Amino acid sequence: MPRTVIHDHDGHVDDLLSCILLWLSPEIDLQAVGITNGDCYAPQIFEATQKIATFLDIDGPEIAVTEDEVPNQFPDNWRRESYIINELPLFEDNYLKKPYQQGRPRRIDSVFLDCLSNSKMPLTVVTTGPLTNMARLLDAHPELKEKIQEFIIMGGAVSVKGNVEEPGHDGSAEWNVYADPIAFKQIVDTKLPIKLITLDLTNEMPVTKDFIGKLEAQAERSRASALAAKLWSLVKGFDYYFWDTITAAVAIEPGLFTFKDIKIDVSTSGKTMGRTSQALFGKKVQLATQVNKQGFEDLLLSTLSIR
Ligand SMILES: [Ca+2]
Repeated sequence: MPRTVIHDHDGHVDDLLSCILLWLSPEIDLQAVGITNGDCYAPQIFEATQKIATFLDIDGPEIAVTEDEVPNQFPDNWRRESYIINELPLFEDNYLKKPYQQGRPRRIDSVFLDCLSNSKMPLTVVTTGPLTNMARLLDAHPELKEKIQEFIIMGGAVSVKGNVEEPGHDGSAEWNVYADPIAFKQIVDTKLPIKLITLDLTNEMPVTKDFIGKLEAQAERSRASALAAKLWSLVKGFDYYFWDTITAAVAIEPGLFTFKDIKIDVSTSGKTMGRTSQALFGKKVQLATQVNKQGFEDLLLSTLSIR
């Protein structure tokens, strides 16, 4: 039976790719998608997601949007990628078809609340952005914890340096945690099972030319592959890694990964704000330490070839 999932993401190229993977995978029943105003402008990515669904002729999850700003906002020049994604020429013939979802999207907390409270089976929550929405939801409705089987979270940097380069910060934090460190701490403090995918693992997984070549080779007969190749081409020239796509793969095929139980602590203030470190009295998480690289690339290529 497929695993029931809700996906909360923050709208960058990698988030959309991970969302597409979860949406297409036969192993996953994707119930809802939340678009957070993190590494994007959420209304733009809502429109883009509608276009993606039409382009790939897929349906299922309700798409929700929360436009509240996260405590530490992502750099504007990263977020502006949203406009380019939303205007991709690939979507031009979409206007002939009716939009995936009518009207204004509902807020993420309302949609996730409905999904979790109506579900008979506990769900998996995949997050590839800040934890703001989930922390607020569980704070307001602690009874929903029973409805969560586990979290699969892209966030943190334990034994490697972070990717935050902000004035007054020492660079030790990873952006998803730094964006809302208190929310991350609240989720870790719930003691719900957490599989954590940090920069320690993703640093070893650059998006290679070789992989893009294989993707382009199957693009002629696969719209999802053509779209994925287009999305990755937008970030050519940057050091781009499989971050969120790896996180989606943990939900789809956990057997590709090796995990180790560690205790972590998160800094919520000062120049180390958002730093995640191993600590004797921290909270237990399952840290993803290794991935079967070939298996992971094969999974991406085969999942994208579905459409
Ligand atoms: Ca993200």
